Amino acid sequence: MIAFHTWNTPNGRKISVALEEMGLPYTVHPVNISQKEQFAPAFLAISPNNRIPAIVDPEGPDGQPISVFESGAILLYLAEKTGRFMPKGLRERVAVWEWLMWQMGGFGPMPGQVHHFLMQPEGPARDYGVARYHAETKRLYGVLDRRLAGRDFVATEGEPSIADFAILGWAWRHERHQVDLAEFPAVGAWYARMMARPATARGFEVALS
Ligand SMILES: N[C@@H](CCC(=O)N[C@@H](CS)C(=O)NCC(=O)O)C(=O)O
Repeated sequence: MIAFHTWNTPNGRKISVALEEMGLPYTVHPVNISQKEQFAPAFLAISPNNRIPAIVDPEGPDGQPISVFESGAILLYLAEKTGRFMPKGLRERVAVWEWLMWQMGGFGPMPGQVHHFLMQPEGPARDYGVARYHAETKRLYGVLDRRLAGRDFVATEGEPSIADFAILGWAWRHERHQVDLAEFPAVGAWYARMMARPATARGFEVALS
């Protein structure tokens, strides 16, 4: 059974959604990042960047255990392992890679900065940070909205891909980074479509902390 080391955050939720959608059995091992548990030597041994999520799969390549850190790498590993939520053709796979990397490089780090600056004491530094990263976050929602116009899923047709799971983890926190999905109707429709999937819903319901 896969050991899933995580906390109740967007990057953690990407993986709980993927595990549920893929029907893989797993155990949750909470890492309380507000209590600095991510710096424990046992966790650093599987996640040297001291960040959740990480997994340990006792049945990795050649039947040997493997650990994986970085949520994008975990999603790619799980897709490779199961043959699910990743198309077969190279052209189709490229679209999934593009949108997964788009999420990892922007649609996560930018709203994450909004969350950070909103927690700072009031003053010019907070105002500057919130304004800068909120504008960039809204730009990214605009990019996603244009991509999703007339499409059911961000990179695939017929069923979602791991790119949808990655992006959904952060869209789940749209209220926290002060984005109104009514301003982005294609994102709003996709969000509702994804959340209506029973396995995705379980991925957001499972206790991670
Ligand atoms: N690029 C990493 C980012 C992971 C990340 O930022 N995790 C946060 C929680 S969402 C964390 O563990 N923070 C703990 C810390 O900063 O020490 C990934 O996608 O896995």
